[in-house]
Amino acid sequence: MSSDLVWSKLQELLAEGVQSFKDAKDEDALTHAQKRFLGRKGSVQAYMQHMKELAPEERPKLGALVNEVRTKLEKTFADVEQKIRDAKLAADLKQRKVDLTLPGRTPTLGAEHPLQKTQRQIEDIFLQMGFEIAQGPQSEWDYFNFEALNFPADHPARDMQDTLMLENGSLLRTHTSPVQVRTMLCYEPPIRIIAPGTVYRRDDDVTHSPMFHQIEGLHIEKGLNLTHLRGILELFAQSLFGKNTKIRLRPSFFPFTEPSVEVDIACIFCGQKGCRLCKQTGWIEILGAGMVDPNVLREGHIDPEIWSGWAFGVGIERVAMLLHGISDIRLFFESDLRFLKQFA
Ligand code: FA5
Repeated sequence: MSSDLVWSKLQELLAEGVQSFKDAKDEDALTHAQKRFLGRKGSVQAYMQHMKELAPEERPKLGALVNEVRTKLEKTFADVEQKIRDAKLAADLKQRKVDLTLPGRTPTLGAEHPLQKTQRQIEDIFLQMGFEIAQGPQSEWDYFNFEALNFPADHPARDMQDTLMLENGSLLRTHTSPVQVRTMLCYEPPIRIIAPGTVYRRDDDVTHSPMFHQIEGLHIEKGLNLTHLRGILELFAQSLFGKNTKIRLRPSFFPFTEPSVEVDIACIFCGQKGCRLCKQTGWIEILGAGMVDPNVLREGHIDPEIWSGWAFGVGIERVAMLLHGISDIRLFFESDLRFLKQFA
């Protein structure tokens, strides 16, 4: 076969291929035509077999001709393929009937939990006064939770803070006070820290939850006394509940402070006239506090002859309930969006 003849036959093949591609109505038909003309066993490749029938000097010419035809067919194939895809997309969009006048969907943004918000508010007040944030583990050793805090093994005060014991002999901490001795062992005085965190007790009613949150405060310095504690706590109460808020200190007992006090704020609901929330007393208890017992300072390797300290522990749920007039503590943990969205 001469190269002229091959060329004219290739022209016919090209015309036939182009027509087949153009006739294809969908992707299946197009793929079928592609295999027929451009596949490994397709018509164009078959022409290469004529190579051996040609004189050696004609062979490169045939190769070039076949490549030219292949390139043209490939171009037609790509054009038709694009056209079919465009048509398919247009048909799809048409039958979807997108209504561009519908209002957009606003993505829902998360918000801080009211307890997290209250914790941050309290932290901010103390950070401004130069306190730093310290932390301790929730699974705690009996030593830090009780013993180092002056609760001997069979002291009755332990009964007020019953909790879950873990298999390795530790327990779920009942208050944030263990962070006091942990901090004393890590840092030299003077020390000024607050320690927020989750704590656990065997409690369950509308104002007591088995899992709740506290913030511990600890200040160790030379020459501190109860008036320093009172001053800081008054500033704290006024920053949180309003600048005219009055506080009072009542004698109390904690094994790890001496003297110990309960701190009340003047009822913010009735202005001290007496109401259900303050049980007609005009005062609402917000936290426990006191001067750090010398035994506790010794456990923290701090000399009580040189240093003195005060500490307090406040319930975050209690503060949030007062701030927002919430009467049932369980609302914080039920994940009811109708409740949570009010704080967003
Ligand atoms: C303590 O836990 C002491 N560690 C506080 C302290 C620290 C005193 C440093 C002195 C020096 P108390 O058991 O009173 O004290 O708890 C402190 C606060 O935690 C309470 O005023 C209350 O607001 C909150 N609280 C106690 N039990 C629960 C509970 N089950 N659910 C929610 N809040 C609670």
